[in-house]
Amino acid sequence: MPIEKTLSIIKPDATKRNLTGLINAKFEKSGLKIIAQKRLQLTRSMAEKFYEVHKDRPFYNDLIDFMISGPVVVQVLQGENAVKLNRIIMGATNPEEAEEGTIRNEFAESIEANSVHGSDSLENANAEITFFFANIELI
Ligand code: IDP
Ligand code: MG
Repeated sequence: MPIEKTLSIIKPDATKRNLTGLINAKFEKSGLKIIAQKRLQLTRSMAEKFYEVHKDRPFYNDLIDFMISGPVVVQVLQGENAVKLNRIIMGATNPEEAEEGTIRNEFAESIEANSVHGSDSLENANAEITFFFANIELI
């Protein structure tokens, strides 16, 4: 299987509850390596740009408010099939539909405050990684 990189974001609901370490442990236990990581306060314009694909969805404005409501941890995860594997570790968008043992099943507060973001394709992963990181930051 190919070694891939994917972008992950630990969202404000999770950083507020001090869950960064517990979430990172799930990635590492599943064989994903955290090869870059930083804690940021997103500005409104950064969040709007990052979630631009959702700008016509009814939840867009609330999502932006939520994503800037506290710090996030942006990170690059690397491993075999990292894009798909991370989506499995995260669980479904709606925590009520997320499988047992997934991050969203264990930690999410709601369909919006669902603790983590993960890229949904290799193409988007590359674009999202470039949005937050320079190549020399990926170790
Ligand atoms: P994903 O994060 O599982 O890829 P997307 O459909 O890409 O889900 O949605 C991006 C984010 O927008 C979700 O993670 C969640 O925070 C928020 N979101 C998605 N659907 C809803 C909704 O129906 N109500 C409120 N927020 C939503
Ligand atoms: Mg998505």
